[in-house]
Amino acid sequence: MTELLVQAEQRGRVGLITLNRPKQLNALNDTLMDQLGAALLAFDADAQIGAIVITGGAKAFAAGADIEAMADWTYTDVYSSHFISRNWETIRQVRKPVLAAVAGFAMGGGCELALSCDIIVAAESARFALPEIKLALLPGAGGTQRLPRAIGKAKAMDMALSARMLDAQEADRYGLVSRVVPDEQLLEKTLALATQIAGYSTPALMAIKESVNRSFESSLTEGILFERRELHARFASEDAHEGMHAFLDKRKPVFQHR
Ligand code: DAK
Repeated sequence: MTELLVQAEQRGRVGLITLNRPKQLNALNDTLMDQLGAALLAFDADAQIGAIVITGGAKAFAAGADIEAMADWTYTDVYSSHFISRNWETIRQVRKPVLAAVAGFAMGGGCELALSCDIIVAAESARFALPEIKLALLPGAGGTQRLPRAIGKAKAMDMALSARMLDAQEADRYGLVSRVVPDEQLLEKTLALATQIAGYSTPALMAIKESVNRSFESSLTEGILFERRELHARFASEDAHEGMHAFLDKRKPVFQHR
């Protein structure tokens, strides 16, 4: 029987995914990444879910790709099996907001997984690093691309070339994380944030996420054109009319996510 390395549960309109391979500090092997991808896609397809939280344990969010599994792989093994692309990139298909709640180590692939989320909430204990250089590898799950976009070339080069580890406060200062909270409040605060987000209109959230992500892929003119069309499209939605009329009526909006 396949080991369950990911727990998925519903908390109101939030899908909570917990990486659960604590003895290996949530090292990301194929089974775990397959299960994570399946849980993400299931929540994304579920109309009762408006936002998703990924979390790990108290000591580690995830200590990276599974070094034991990778140690003897050859080029042909990873190329033929489409290593990374085949299951690490599932998160890119997710259209609803994904929040990472990070305590402890987020290293290598673990840091890259957090970077693939839309919002990172860090506990005081969170530590971020790309230590692949120590193994004579390189960050191969988007780290060399997403980290400089998040914190700029100077800090990204420092982290990737020297394996420098950032603590939560540094990560906050450099713009790698959105918020820092006490460890004991990490899940509660992240779930509260996710619940707030999930209460908004899901199609509007998806349009915002797509528009912000588009800013990394296009020129300013193209990005603004995309944003403008997304705004125009909002006027075809029931929720936008409900939101504006609720404001005028001085009442809480009731969104139908349509
Ligand atoms: N993989 C496998 N096992 C790991 C692991 C990992 N990444 N990290 C920790 N573990 C295991 C340890 O081996 C140990 O197992 P036992 O000895 O108990 O059996 C257990 O978890 C506890 O770890 P430690 O005893 O080391 O715990 P410490 O508190 O002393 O240290 C640590 C915690 C996080 C500082 C340390 O465990 C550590 O440095 N871990 C490795 C971190 C790391 O180097 N991460 C980057 C992995 S490489 C690619 C694309 C992407 C990637 C690669 C290729 N291609 C497209 C080809 C990505 C690569 C990576 O992410």
